Amino acid sequence: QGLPGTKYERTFMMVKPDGVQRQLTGEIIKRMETKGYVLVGLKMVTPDEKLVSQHYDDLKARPFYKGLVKYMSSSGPVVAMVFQGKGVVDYGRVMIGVTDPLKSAPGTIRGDLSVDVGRNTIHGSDGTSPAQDEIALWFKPEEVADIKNCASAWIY
Ligand code: RTP
Repeated sequence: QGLPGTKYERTFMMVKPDGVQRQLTGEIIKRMETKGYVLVGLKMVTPDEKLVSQHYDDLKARPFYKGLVKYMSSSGPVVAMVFQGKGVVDYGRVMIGVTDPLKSAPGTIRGDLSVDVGRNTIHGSDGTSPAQDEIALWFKPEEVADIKNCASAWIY
């Protein structure tokens, strides 16, 4: 399932609380779908501190970690998503832009939709191994659809 390097590669993405509150979920899903990526997992979750801490475990030593966990666990729901498709982990990050929205190119999600590094609208896994860990953290296996897509092998 979700084998990296195939058209069934999967990544985890999350519309952060600021993106949900600004009603950007549809816009973000539209961009990913229009590119050719398939939405195979979707749910609204109000994460608690434990879930957010697990998700951002690798950032524990960073000065912004405490504020990040507080923000993400006390600002209402996020939209957790799994997208599938060729190159979706790396190209998903290209579509998102860099961490600071003011350094993100126009045309990227953060470049077009955000201004503040702490309210940068969306998260996307930064490698195929983190993608698998994050999908397992946020979704039960049965919550991710087994979509082998299209009748035609050449349609993405
Ligand atoms: P993400 O994990 O959310 O996709 O973001 P990222 O890879 O671009 O950035 P990362 O270094 O993993 O940081 C996670 C989130 O922490 C917030 N942050 N704040 N105040 C700051 O300097 C600062 N630096 C990072 C951002 O919201 C970032 O997305």
